[in-house]
Amino acid sequence: MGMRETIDQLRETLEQELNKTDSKQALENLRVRILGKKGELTALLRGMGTLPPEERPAAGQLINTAREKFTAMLEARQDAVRMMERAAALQAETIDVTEPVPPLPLGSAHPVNLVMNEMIDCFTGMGFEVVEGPEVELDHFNFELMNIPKNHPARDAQDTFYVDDNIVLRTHTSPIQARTMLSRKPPIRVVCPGRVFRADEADATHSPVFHQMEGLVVDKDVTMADLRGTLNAFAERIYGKGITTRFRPSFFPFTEPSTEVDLTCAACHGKGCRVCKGTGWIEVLGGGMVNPHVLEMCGIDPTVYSGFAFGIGLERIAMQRYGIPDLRLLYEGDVRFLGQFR
Ligand code: 2NL
Repeated sequence: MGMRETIDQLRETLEQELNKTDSKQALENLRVRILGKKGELTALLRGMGTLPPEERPAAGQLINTAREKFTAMLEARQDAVRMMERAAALQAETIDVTEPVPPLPLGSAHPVNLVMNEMIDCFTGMGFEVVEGPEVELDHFNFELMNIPKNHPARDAQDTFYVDDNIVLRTHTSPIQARTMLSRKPPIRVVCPGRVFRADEADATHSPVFHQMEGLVVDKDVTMADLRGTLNAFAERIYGKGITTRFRPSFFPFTEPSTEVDLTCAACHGKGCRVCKGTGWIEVLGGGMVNPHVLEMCGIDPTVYSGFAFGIGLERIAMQRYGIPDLRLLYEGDVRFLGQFR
């Protein structure tokens, strides 16, 4: 058989084999079998030595042309196989987006947020708006406008986190109310919930980060009786029927007069028990009439307007409400603990 016939036959074999080959690996095996170092076409090249010298150039050219042609055939098939494999993979990997999935486990609200949300509901129901503000505050808003003068012990670096001489982590949410008074006219009815910071060592009842909600009402003819009525409504709403308030005189630089506010002990309904140490009352918050000097510094004429304000620590309410014995449990992020409050 002549060179041309051998090559024609080889091409026919290749053509037939190619049509049967449908994987990359099988294609590679076929390439090696024909064009590899020990391949069938390569063998022809090797066998050229047996040809008469005058036939060698023509034979060499035939073989080289065949090599180019075979390579092109292999590559064409390679492309086809790649397309087929891709189509098959797409088919196999089709996702049924309509298939139902098992329900995802739900998280739960943090007890402090549960209490905060409940209180927000209560006060917005009475016509208050919720206002927030920056946690990093100017000394001016956190202390100066609250009538807490330079050299006041509350300003001590022992108690307050200073960012620099003029900037602190807010020690209460009062600066939100100061900003509110400065930026709008009475009537003002706002509650300001948020994170506050004090340089305290963490223990069962102290934390350097905790939460507060303050309330502020400024209008004409606002009195202490309005504060009492508002807090009585709050007490019944949050703790239940029959829970009321008791006001005891106190002092804050930002209110005058100031009051400490006790609530009827919800455990014994005022009869006296271990929880209230026999008094029938639980100390829960502080408040008072906004100091006229504070109103004035915040751009409100104290001869025309008066206001009441109060401040409530949210952790304490959450601990009482859910019987949590140690403040640190609220911040450790243990989901076995936190998942109980739904
Ligand atoms: C407490 C006492 C209080 C205020 C907060 C306040 C805010 C403005 C003006 C006047 Cl802008 N007062 N806030 C007043 C009295 C008490 O908090 O024991 N909180 C845990």
